Amino acid sequence: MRIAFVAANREVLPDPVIPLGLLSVLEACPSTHERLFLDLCFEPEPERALRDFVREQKPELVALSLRNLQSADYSDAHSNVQAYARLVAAVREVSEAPVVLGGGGYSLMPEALLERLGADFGVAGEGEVVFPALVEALTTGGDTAEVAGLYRRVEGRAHAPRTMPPFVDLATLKFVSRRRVDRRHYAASGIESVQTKRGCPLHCSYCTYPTIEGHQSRLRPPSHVADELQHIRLEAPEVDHFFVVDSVFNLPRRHALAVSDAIAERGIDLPWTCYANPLGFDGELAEHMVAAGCVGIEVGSDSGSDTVLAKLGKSFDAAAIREAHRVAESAGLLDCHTFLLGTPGETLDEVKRSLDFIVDLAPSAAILMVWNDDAEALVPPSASPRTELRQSILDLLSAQAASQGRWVVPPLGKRFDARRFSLLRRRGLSGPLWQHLG
Ligand code: B12
Repeated sequence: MRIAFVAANREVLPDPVIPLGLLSVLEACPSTHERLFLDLCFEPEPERALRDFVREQKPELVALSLRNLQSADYSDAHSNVQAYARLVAAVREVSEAPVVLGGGGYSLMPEALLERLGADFGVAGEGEVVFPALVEALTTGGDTAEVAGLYRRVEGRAHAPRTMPPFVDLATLKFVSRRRVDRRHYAASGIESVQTKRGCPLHCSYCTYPTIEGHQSRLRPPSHVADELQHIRLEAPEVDHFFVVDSVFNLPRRHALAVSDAIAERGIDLPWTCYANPLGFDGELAEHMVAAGCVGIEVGSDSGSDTVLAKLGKSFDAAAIREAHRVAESAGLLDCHTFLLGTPGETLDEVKRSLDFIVDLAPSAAILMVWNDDAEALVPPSASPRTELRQSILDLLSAQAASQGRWVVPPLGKRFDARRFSLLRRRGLSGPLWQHLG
């Protein structure tokens, strides 16, 4: 079968990211099939590019990866859903090939999106087992309704899978070929994406990660992670940094330790950053991470108030955030903390206390987001709702952000805009840009 794998993501803030998940699904598909690949990230006219590609290449199946439902900017978070619908329509104009949807964004609303975009099939969560099973059914004339984990649209209505497949055994995954990656990704940021596990054991009330990856931690053998980094060195020598895309790198702690040691033992000399949780982050682990090349951690701290942290189902309190900062600083790691202000039930006083907390914490960078009830909405808000609380928080932030050089405030575009980012890159700065605020 001739299959077109198409990456639909066009977000470039804070940096463009390689379509790691889609490429992994491509690798999992037997090479007896013809596997074509198109990345729309840098295409000035994505619909036309896709239409031309499909017209010329005549795929018999189109796999469309939908990573982000929204833009990076939560202030007036724009929805990408209409743009995705136009892509499906562009395929339909020139081809009768079935369209299969997948990706992190798609996984959050598999039924609604299948109907709304008018595609034929969808896979929520990891695609390395379900997609090849669908290809097998389509090539052998099997019943697609029997494919475990497959959403189908029949007469305009989405049908959920009858059964779910087992999780993918990460030890069996092939390395993604970085030769297929559009070099403009590396030219833009030099950042590579690497995964050491799937699943998040935490239960933060608002978080979608477990919906995509499940709660159960499934680990890649540490030696595979180190092997993959060597493979990246060969296939993409221009890479000068990698980001660990795990929901949280340091949980389980023993895996983080083993992965760090495997990287250090190989002598892979490549700086990296990751998401870390104050839980299970201590001096010993930080030292091993640094020895493996880790230069910074991103922490979803969310609030400086214990009441709010408890309400959000966070597994730590404000004292643990301070301790994580202390540990990072003594190990020589930069730390970037994201805070989410004005969450449901939070008062303006609590927000003010959080701001005092952040000033006092003085991390390498703080990213301040303001809760937006509409952020998850499928229908794009033309302008985000300016509730009274939201507006008061934004006013507080505008007043304070000017004097806080390490605060990034995406809803106000403060230290978070494409022009500033490209200026910094042109100065040759590598890795996530928050590291260079100081
Ligand atoms: C790491 C990460 C980041 C890092 C990326 C760093 C890097 N170098 O890659 C950073 C911090 C930069 C980032 C930024 C953003 N992110 Co982000 N990110 C993630 C995270 C944690 C992991 C993504 C990842 O790489 N996973 C590993 C790969 C292997 O998995 P995957 O892409 O999901 O692919 C699998 C399946 O989805 C499926 N699949 C994928 N494509 C296809 C296609 C088909 C046809 C099929 C069948 C299956 C399939 O199979 C794949 C393999 O199993 C996810 C949350 C999560 N836990 O998934 C959010 C997530 C993807 N991000 C999200 C968002 C919104 C963003 C931003 C827009 C802003 C923000 N608020 O963070 C920006 C956009 C950046 C950009 N240019 O696109 C959302 C997207 C959904 C949504 N709500 O819109 C997610 C889901 C988190 C969330 N808030 O819900 N992100």
